[in-house]
Amino acid sequence: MRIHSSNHPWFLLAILVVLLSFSGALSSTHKEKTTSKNPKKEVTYDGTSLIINGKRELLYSGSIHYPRSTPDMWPKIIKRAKQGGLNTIQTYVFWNVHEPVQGKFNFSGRADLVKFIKLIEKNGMYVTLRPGPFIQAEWNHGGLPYWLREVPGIFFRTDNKPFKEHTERYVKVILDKMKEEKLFASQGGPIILGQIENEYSAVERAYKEDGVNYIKWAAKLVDSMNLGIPWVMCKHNSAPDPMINACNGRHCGDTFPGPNKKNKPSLWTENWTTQFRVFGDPPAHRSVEDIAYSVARFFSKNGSHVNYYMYHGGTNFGRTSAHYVTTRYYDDAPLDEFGLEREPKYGHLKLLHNALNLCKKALLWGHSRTEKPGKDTEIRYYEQPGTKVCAAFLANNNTEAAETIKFKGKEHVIPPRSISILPDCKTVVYSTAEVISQHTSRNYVKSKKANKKFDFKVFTETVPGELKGESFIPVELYGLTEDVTDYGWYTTNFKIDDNDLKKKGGKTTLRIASLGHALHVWLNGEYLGFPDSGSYLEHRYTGPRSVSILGLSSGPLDLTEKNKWGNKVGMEGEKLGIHAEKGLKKVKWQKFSGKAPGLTWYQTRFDAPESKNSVAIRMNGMGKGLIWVNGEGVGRYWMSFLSPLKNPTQVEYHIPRSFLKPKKNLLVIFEEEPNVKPELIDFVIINRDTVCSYIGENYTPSVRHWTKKNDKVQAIADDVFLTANLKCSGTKKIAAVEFASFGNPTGTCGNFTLGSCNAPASKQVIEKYCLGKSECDIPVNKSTFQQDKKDSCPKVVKMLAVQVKCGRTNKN
Ligand SMILES: *[C@@H]1O[C@H](CO)[C@@H](O)[C@H](O)[C@H]1NC(C)=O
Ligand SMILES: *[C@@H]1O[C@H](CO)[C@@H](O)[C@H](O)[C@H]1NC(C)=O
Ligand SMILES: *[C@@H]1O[C@H](CO)[C@@H](O)[C@H](O)[C@H]1NC(C)=O
Ligand SMILES: *[C@@H]1O[C@H](CO)[C@@H](O)[C@H](O)[C@H]1NC(C)=O
Ligand SMILES: *[C@@H]1O[C@H](CO)[C@@H](O)[C@H](O)[C@H]1NC(C)=O
Ligand SMILES: CC(=O)N[C@H]1CO[C@H](CO)[C@@H](O)[C@@H]1O
Repeated sequence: MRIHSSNHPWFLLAILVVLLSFSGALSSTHKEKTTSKNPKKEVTYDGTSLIINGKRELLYSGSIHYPRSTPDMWPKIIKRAKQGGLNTIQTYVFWNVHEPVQGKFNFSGRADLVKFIKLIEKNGMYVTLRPGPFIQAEWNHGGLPYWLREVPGIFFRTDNKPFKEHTERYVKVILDKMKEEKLFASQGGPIILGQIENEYSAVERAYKEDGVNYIKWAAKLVDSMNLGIPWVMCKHNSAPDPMINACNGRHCGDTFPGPNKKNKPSLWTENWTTQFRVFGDPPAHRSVEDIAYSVARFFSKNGSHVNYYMYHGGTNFGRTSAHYVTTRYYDDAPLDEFGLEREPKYGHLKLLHNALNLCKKALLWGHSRTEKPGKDTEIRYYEQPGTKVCAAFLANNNTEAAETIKFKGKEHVIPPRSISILPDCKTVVYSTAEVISQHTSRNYVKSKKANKKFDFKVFTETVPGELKGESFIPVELYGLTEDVTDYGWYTTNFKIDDNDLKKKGGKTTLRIASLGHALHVWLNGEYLGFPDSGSYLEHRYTGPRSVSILGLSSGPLDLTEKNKWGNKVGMEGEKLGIHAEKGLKKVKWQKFSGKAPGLTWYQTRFDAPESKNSVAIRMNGMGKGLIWVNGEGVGRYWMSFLSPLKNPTQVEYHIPRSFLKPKKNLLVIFEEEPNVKPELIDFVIINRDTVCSYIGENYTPSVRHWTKKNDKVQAIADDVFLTANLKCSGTKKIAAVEFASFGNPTGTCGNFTLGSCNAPASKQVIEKYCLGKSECDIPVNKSTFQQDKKDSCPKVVKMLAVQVKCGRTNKN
């Protein structure tokens, strides 16, 4: 910062204006009566598993959070989860979504928890309910409503009367509602398991004895409601009885010390399918081979329940994301942000569930044994004495080389860092390292209908002058904004002697240590800029912590405590509601001239993109701010915060179809930065029509070839051989073969390249098997691809790489 000497001979009176931005959820009650005709199910447990209606069960569960997608998306997402082999859906309950204003509950729209649970029930699946009160979940304020902070004498998540009173009231509203709708298994409903509190061991120590008492109280609260379901506490190994302690993490098969009592089963409540992203992050990816390895390992070690966190991440609409968390949530999950199958993650886990199901009897009723044939190898198997029931897991922990394991008289080659599953202790039906499921790559297709030349109108906020204030320190931001806006203004004035600016070679700088996300500073009305704030936002305190001017002759001038600070909450546009049709006309909009200062609102109209596919808006040319479509909050965007790869972390922002009408949709953007280029924005339609296969000739044929009859693994067809399966979604057909090579091709779906070895007939063979079909199975072996029987590279172990394009072949 540079301070120019002003007309005043002796001092400079400056007005410093700071705008801080931050992140936060809105909401009525509506009832729906149903009569459940399902039989009542008793849920108990023992040291092996949960027992539903007297039967032990293996549970494959996935987290799907109802406020992170729209009700019209729910049926498809849940159906796909079921087809992926899941039998359980887990969700948190979001206190601040349901009770944004104390005592005023909302269960409508994306907050319609009952509808969500009934849809799961309709699909014949179970539900694990996690009502909090604290959920974290990268959600605004960890799910706790803002107003809770203002309750006198409150301390969160500890033995504190006001907190316990409000928690009890909220938890009872939620659980009573579930009971009224007959949603608990004991009433014939789908809810088989509950979780109270969340990862408490992370904070328990901070609260000492009060923490222990609080957790005992929380356990008693749900236990005393006699809802007929077991309760877990995750990441809390000292969970009091009868709470089941459960594991969260990436590798629970190796990190979980196990249940804290012999009569409790081994449950994995959060298996992270990836890592959530924050703005500034490069893309992340957790390979499906790694997830499959961890899950197989967990089940091989007495595990009976896994939950994928997330199975569908979805979107943090509006202002619901926590600090820095991207608007897109866990897009790398088996179902992507738009609810489409992310392959091969989805398919490879589906086959894993098939393989585990073939082992079910042995896992749930057998005795486990372990052998360690080598340094890096391990055999874990389950047998039921006196029967043929036997299932084995052969593990190779060597990340570099394959290992051979001899088991029950047969030799098996186990690929590097992998587990092979043998549901009869003889036949390998699945290897965690051999992905034979198809791959897909996501395409963003520019919409023809929506991208006309946009006619932007703008409205620019006025930067306030000095605001009146009584506080001698800058006030805390979250408390200032009360979570109704991201923005808070801070102003102060200060005096600097002319001499002060005469320091030799000095450069005057303004230093602000802030716990906000980003700040914009004006000095005497002049915009000083917008630095990225690297500081991490902590839950308890947000906003400027210290403000000082450095580089003055008389030493640093600290403005933090001696100055009077004035404040203002939010933007004028927000107060007037100009993001929606109702408030739009409350300000005077100008035609956009091609250039605008920061803190400007932009609005235009667009027609809904063609087709029924998901839609996103690409925010190219923009900086940081908020997006609304027809008054609905699409979310926060941040294009100017680049990842180490010099790209924005998120470019495309999901606009659910239910937000759109056919014509003249209202797009409103609030942009913080100056000189952005809204003309570069466009609308895209999403598909996964690029479908691939990448399979080695020596991989294990699909578990789909096998079934279990009288405890024997049997082939479904006469001949079991390895195939590559390609399938288009919906009614589309394979329209083109874009790449095919049987040899040593490399790359990934969307970008394969030929290697030094290639069977010339590859493309022709694939075309014969696939063209014009909605699905095809290609045998992956030499006789299929080397029709001339010539192998020009016999030493190479062959890989088949195929890429096809799905589309509509006839135009109707
Ligand atoms: C209820 O919550 C949903 C989801 O947050 C929101 O879209 C809706 O506007 C709220 N309804 C009311 C009446 O506030
Ligand atoms: C699995 O359960 C059996 C029987 O309860 C026990 O002997 C064994 O130690 C358990 N294995 C692991 C890895 O916890
Ligand atoms: C593999 O190695 C890790 C780390 O050394 C260890 O924790 C784990 O138990 C090993 N797994 C097997 C199957 O040997
Ligand atoms: C190779 O593929 C053919 C079909 O093209 C199949 O009949 C045969 O069984 C396969 N051979 C092997 C060894 O898998
Ligand atoms: C495609 O792969 C090549 C080499 O394998 C790599 O250099 C290139 O960046 C990739 N292109 C894309 C678009 O991923
Ligand atoms: C300790 C830890 O990393 N906990 C994380 C577990 O995963 C959930 C969901 O991603 C996060 O909310 C926790 O922070």
